[in-house]
Amino acid sequence: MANEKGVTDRVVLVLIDPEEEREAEANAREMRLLIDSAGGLLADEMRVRRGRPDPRYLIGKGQAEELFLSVQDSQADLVVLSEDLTPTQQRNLEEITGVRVVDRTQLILDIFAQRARTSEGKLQVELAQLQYLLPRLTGKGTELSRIGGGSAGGIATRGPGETKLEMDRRRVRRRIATLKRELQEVVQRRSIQKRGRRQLMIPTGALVGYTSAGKSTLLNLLAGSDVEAHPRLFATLDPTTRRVTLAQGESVILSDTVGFLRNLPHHLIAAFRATLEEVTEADFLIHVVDASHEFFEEQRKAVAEVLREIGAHNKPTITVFNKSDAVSNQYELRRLVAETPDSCYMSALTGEGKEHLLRLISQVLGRVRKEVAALIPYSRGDLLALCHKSGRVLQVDYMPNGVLVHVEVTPELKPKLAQFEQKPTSENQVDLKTGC
Ligand SMILES: Nc1nc2c(ncn2[C@@H]2O[C@H](COP(=O)(O)OP(=O)(O)OP(=O)(O)O)[C@@H](O)[C@H]2O)c(=O)[nH]1
Ligand SMILES: [Mg+2]
Repeated sequence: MANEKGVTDRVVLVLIDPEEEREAEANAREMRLLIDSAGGLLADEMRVRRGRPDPRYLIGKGQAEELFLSVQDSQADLVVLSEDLTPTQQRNLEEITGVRVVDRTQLILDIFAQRARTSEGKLQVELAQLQYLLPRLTGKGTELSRIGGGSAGGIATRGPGETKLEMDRRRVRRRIATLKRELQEVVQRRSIQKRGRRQLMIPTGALVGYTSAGKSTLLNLLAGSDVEAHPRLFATLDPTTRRVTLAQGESVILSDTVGFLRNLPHHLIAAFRATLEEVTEADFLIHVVDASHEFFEEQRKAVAEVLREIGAHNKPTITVFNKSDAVSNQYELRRLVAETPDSCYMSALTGEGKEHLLRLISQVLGRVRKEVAALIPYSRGDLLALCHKSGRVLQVDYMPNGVLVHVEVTPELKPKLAQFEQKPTSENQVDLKTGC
């Protein structure tokens, strides 16, 4: 697979194997997929036991020399390591092999740079790339050239642009500050859009799951939409929101989100905080699992870890064991469903199990938050105080005839607000495609 510039990198992959064999195998498969997803061609592979590495190379000195031979033999132009390198290690390995050396985080960032479509996504990727790059800029000419090779193409040369060839640390810092400011503005715009969505008072759910689990395919099935679905990793980078109608005519708003990965680099979690807000702010989650995947249990754990990291692990969660059409052991599939609360199996590809999932969503919705909008007259300050005390106030707008409050109510608060409750009107419908 060639990248956008028509350049295919020939890659030597260096796998630093963890002790545990299954873990090592999952790691190896994931790295191969990542290289493929970045547009690289695997020319050779070297496996290194995680032992006592030489701090200069991450791997041993002898292994670094072996790597040089492998690069020569396979005519590779890129080395990818399965773990992150310090700037010095990266430089030393480049010196010894004579080709570019990229670590796991850089590889993932490169894939993200290829995929980002929205202005927010692009800003986030550039920010993450620059933050990763900053400590790697030592002021020497060779390092500076690393980010500038955009015109030549190739993995991890899709830096933030060609004009930055001569960029020094100070300028990188300045650019980082500008990017942060621009992102802030985008985030503010999004929060206004979210207000719009909130006025609809429709519950929101976020599709989460390991990359390639079938999240986008599932959203397409449920919403009859056309979100890009693809076998490559990280097909979806920017959150996409669609409205889905359930059995009794009730609606939910579902957001498709970026796929998770084992040990998602921390830079990325931080950079995608705004995107992951879709997850942290959702009323409930749909965790899509590729049940046909050999390592789906590991993938489930990886997703659970990321959810914990972003503080979304306690949300009501529906588990969808997807790709049932590709599962050979149907008995095992049913056992999984039986032992997992709020779960179902289905095929987002064939549609099998769709109705069941819709019913499950309705059930879970019955338990999640009850949000109410009430127009409280200015004379009823006591009620407003009660909202703050026993409910969770989401939004307050001061209107000519009272305070319009959106609040998550408790069973005791709801009847007290009943006479002032506002039903959603068609005027505050928002366009879900644009969120405006
Ligand atoms: N056999 C089978 N394939 C499926 C099913 N659901 C999705 N796929 C395929 O799995 C691949 C990944 O699907 P996506 O919907 O792009 O996965 P995703 O979770 O959105 O992936 P990212 O956006 O990369 O995180 C595509 O090739 C889909 O056609 C299913 O139920 N059965
Ligand atoms: Mg997707």
